[in-house]
Amino acid sequence: MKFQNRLSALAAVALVASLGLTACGGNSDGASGSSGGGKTTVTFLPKNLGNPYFDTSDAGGKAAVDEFGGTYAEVGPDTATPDAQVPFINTAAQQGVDALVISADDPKAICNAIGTAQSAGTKIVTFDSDTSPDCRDLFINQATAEGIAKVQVDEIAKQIGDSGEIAILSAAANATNQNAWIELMKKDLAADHPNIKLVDTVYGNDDDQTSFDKTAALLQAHPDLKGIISPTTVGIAAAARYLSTSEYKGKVALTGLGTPNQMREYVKDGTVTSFALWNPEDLGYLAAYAAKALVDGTITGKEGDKFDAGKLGSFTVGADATVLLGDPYVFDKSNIDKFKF
Ligand code: RAM
Repeated sequence: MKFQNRLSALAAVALVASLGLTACGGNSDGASGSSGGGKTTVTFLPKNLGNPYFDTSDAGGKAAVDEFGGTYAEVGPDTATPDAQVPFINTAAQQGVDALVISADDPKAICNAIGTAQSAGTKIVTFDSDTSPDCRDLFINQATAEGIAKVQVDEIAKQIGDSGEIAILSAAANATNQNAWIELMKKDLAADHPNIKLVDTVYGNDDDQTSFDKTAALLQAHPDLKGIISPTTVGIAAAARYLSTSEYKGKVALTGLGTPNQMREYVKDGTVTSFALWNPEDLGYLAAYAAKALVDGTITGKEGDKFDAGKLGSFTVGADATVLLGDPYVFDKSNIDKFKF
């Protein structure tokens, strides 16, 4: 409700305009930028490479860094395992990168490496998936965790008549963002949806094939399953692909968090009714401007600090050194063609 109410007609128009920006593709230089000539060097470190969501968010980061005349790089592991990001953090610190922008694979496993990088003068911005708040300088949150949980529970409830067995197909078991959303979804279900029973939570590790196989196994293990929530763009796309050619198409509901480009065909062929997300490009763009503000000393991460984020306008740091991008947005067949990311 809160989410729907907040979308006033005017805000919805602005949101569509903002979400409708076309991503310009990923960039995987494979090397960190080096500080030189006084340019601000910003390196993006996603959970893993090869995920269209991070291709889009990091392209937004690159657009911002280009705009303010800095040096951009993207590095990252192939798999989203807890400590896979550690060597990349160490290398960036050794190279004297001014700021690292990280979507954390684990809330704690990368904190030691982050501490070493901070001692070497690198500012640490998390975005998308946070670490423990005490080990980074700032977290750029795509939307409130409560809002992200609620929109997914609301959508599945609508799609299954607010009753029956559901399961969650998540990303990696240690992912800070998915785990926070899952906890809140459980609370929402318990409080407002007594007839929906969450029977299983499985992990596809943000790997397409693993997510596809886990979907098949879920349907096998729970013959009465009425719906799946997948709070990961990789998981929901793989689950949709599985459902679309199976006997469950149109019978087992699927919602969660997806990119319009990956989900379009499944919305059009009737596999999926609706799903949610934010604009990953804006998220990366905002994170890059926040990194620049930290490096310049315009902000320190203190509550109330204000900084400018180019075309997105001015942002204020909230509690726990967190900056909020906006609200999640629901995509369905009536609007999906407006979005190109
Ligand atoms: C995947 C990643 C990312 C998450 C989105 C929704 O791309 O797990 O961290 O925010 O899904």
